Amino acid sequence: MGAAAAGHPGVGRVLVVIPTYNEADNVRRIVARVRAAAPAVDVLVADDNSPDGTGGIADALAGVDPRVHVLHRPGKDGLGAAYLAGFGWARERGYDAVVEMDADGSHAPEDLPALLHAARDADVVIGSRWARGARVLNWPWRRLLLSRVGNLYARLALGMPVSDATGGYRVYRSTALDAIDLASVRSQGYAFQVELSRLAHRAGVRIVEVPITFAEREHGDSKMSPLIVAEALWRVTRWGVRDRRAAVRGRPRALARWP
Ligand SMILES: Nc1nc2c(ncn2[C@@H]2O[C@H](COP(=O)(O)OP(=O)(O)OP(=O)(O)O)[C@@H](O)[C@H]2O)c(=O)[nH]1
Ligand SMILES: [Mg+2]
Repeated sequence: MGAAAAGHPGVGRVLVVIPTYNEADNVRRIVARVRAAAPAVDVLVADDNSPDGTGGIADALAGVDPRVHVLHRPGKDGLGAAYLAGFGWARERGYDAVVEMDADGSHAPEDLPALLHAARDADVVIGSRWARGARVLNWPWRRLLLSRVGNLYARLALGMPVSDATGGYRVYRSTALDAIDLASVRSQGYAFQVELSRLAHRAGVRIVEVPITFAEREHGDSKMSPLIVAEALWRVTRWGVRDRRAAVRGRPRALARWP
């Protein structure tokens, strides 16, 4: 089994999945920070054949560190698909927990020990920008407003007691992944995080939030687009309508598969 078998106390073997698309300026730094902040975890870079050579840089990192791995995917297929592939990779190899983390430094690896500590008593841990004690650094007011309003809408539409349903810094223990029908997930962008929050909430698994310090990316370009926001708005609205109709009829329906 080797050194990787030791894992994180109370949680087990942990894989940090970092999806990348054109993150050549960030990938070295983020992997080094993860390895320093949480030496007992493994890392999987899930790269969508980035034209800027991110995948090759990740290969070089994996070549000198047995805890670093790379999943090469043929082309840009969205954040959600990259994460689902990473989750599958982890489950095939018997990991006890997976962590979602952006490559751009917005999610501080130094917060990871606190998230993993919380995972001892939870199935899902959400690193929240909006929990008491959290900080958001250098975000323009438009992004702050979008995140606040988006989260308020998701919370009201879906009735979830989660302050940061769109946040992408999370721990999923295998108990949570077993309880969620991952094959039904269709979302790509922010909607992916909301969809997994919703499915976890509906499955009744234990979700806890931990305040994080979130920082604006310093290098590389954002992949955020009006399309990604529109997808989240559309899907959250459809889920909310379905949930309400089901509640009115008084009989729970099978989980939504939209579209
Ligand atoms: N594999 C893969 N990774 C992606 C894709 N789209 C985004 N990512 C990665 O997902 C993470 C989050 O994307 P970001 O562009 O930072 O999105 P964001 O955080 O909303 O936007 P900014 O922080 O403003 O850049 C980053 O690590 C991206 O490289 C994709 O289609 N495939
Ligand atoms: Mg980002």
